[in-house]
Amino acid sequence: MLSKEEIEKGLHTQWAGRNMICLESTDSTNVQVKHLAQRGAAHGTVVVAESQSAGRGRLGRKWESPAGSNLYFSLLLRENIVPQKASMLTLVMGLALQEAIEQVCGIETKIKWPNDIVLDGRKIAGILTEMYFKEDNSAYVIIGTGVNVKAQDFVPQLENKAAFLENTCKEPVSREALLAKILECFEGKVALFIKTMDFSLLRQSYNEVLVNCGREVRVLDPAGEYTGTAQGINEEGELLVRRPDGTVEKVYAGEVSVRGVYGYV
Ligand code: BT5
Repeated sequence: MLSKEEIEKGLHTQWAGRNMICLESTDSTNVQVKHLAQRGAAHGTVVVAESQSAGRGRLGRKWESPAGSNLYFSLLLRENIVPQKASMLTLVMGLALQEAIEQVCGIETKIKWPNDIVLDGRKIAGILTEMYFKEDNSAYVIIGTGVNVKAQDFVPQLENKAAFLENTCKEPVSREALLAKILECFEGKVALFIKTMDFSLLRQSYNEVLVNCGREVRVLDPAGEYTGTAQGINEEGELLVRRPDGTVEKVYAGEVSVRGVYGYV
């Protein structure tokens, strides 16, 4: 079982995870944080679970969440929420994950815009950001993150799609230390984000670890699919994609997925 004590021992944050709830199993940690938020839970509340029976991905997709080997957690944000900018928080969490994985496991992962962390072309972590409005029209945001740590009893259909930290790291990964580091990295990065309410201060480091940069991508836009070359993100966190005719599209993270032309990355 994940140990709350261990997580808190390694936690060097001011607010992220200062209210931490560890569950053995749940439907979805995002759903649990939403219930807590409705009852007034504090900014920075985290719910972490050993397993999820209804782990969610984006656009109604599923997140496989077997017990005992991975990280599934959600973080509640109630302060400094600007609804039009909320989707950028996914990118902030992506950067935090990339950095924390490197610091704790010594593994260099990449970000696949907007919400995947990849290792050797396979998905090692995913992020689901959801926003809700209260009756007074103020908003809160829930950032849910799943990180694959150990390939144990995993679903066969993800065999060629999913990556696991321990397959590369070789040594056992402390999920407690990793979660504490992710929250610390997130707190630092979100402070930079809030300073300008855009990616001015984070864009360069983001583009350095963006797997899409310079690659041919297929943009799955509900308004119509197209292909082009990804150029990196701009200060609004949009992915710049140059079409064959030279025009540059700004892809907004909301409802869009991006795939490699020849595969997932
Ligand atoms: C995501 O969606 O990547 C967001 C995943 C967020 C999961 C966390 S866990 C804690 C919190 N509580 C929740 O209920 N959710 C959040 P998306 O980009 O739509 O990717 C989903 C797709 O990834 C699926 O359709 C599968 O193809 C693949 N997939 C599912 N489970 C996976 C896993 N464990 N590892 C790698 N790929 C997976």
